[in-house]
Amino acid sequence: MTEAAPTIVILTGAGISKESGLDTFRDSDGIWAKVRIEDVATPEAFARNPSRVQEFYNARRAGLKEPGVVPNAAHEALARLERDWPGEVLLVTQNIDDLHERAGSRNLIHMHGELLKVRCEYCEALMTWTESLQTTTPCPHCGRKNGMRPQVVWFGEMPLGMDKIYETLDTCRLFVSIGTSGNVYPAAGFVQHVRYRGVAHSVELNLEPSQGATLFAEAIYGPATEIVPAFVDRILKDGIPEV
Ligand code: BV8
Repeated sequence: MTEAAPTIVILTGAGISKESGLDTFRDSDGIWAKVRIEDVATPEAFARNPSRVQEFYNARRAGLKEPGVVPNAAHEALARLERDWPGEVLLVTQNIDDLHERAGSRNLIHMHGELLKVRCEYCEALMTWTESLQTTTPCPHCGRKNGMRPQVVWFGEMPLGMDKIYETLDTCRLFVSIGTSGNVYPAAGFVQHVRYRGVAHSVELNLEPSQGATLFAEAIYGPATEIVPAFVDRILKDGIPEV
């Protein structure tokens, strides 16, 4: 029986969407240089001033619909990898934009949620939402007001899909981290999780070394639209390096 083709896990962060015109968080021109995490990305902030938080996400949701905001060559290369690699390719993104889907990626987990989805805190209904959201907007399912929130994981909230993510990290032979500063846990800890097992090759593809740079077996630095397509070509041609 031929051995199944090895599994690949890819983690992406805001850096992969930068060249599509979306801001990162911790770059000098990033989101956290303009607003404070404590004011817009925690459950406490939402309880304290819900309309402030809704405005923050309404602006980013509208930004996603700008005509120039489209998947770039890095998003497209990852969709090609999923299509052409004989084994499973799981794409775990910290991003809440929909650029991976629009590039064609399917086996995808948005561990920090999705900007184009909202949830009713009363009836837990989850729905696609492309327009502005006000907290007073009645839930289309249960009709109650003051319960509609972005389907986004704030600081202190449990990221999504963690069981499937750790299950796949435990069986993968290649872990690639792309466009993330490695500041936010548990995502920043995935490379350590993979290294403990000692059977997977780990690669960082970033504009500059991340917080966890020294934990990776291999690192390639440069803009994602250049280094990601080249890396995908190499893996499809030469396979995964032996650990
Ligand atoms: C949880 C909301 C527990 C969505 C986000 C102390 C120590 C360790 C951990 C903690 C601690 N105190 C608190 C914690 C936990 C906390 C955390 O890690 N805090 C950090 C700041 C210390 N984590 C949490 O709270 C998480 N939840 O732990 O829950 C729990 C357990 C049980 C039960 C209940 C709860 C929740 C984390 C999710 C928070 N939500 N965002 C949104 O608004 O978008 S996180 C936020 O940062 C973003 O969503 C983003 O996903 C994330 C990471 O940012 P990056 O994607 O890395 O972006 P960044 O700007 O930082 O970096 C961009 C990189 O790209 C740079 O390296 C740059 O060089 C590169 N780049 C730029 N241009 C390019 C490029 N690369 C390539 N090409 C280019 N062109």
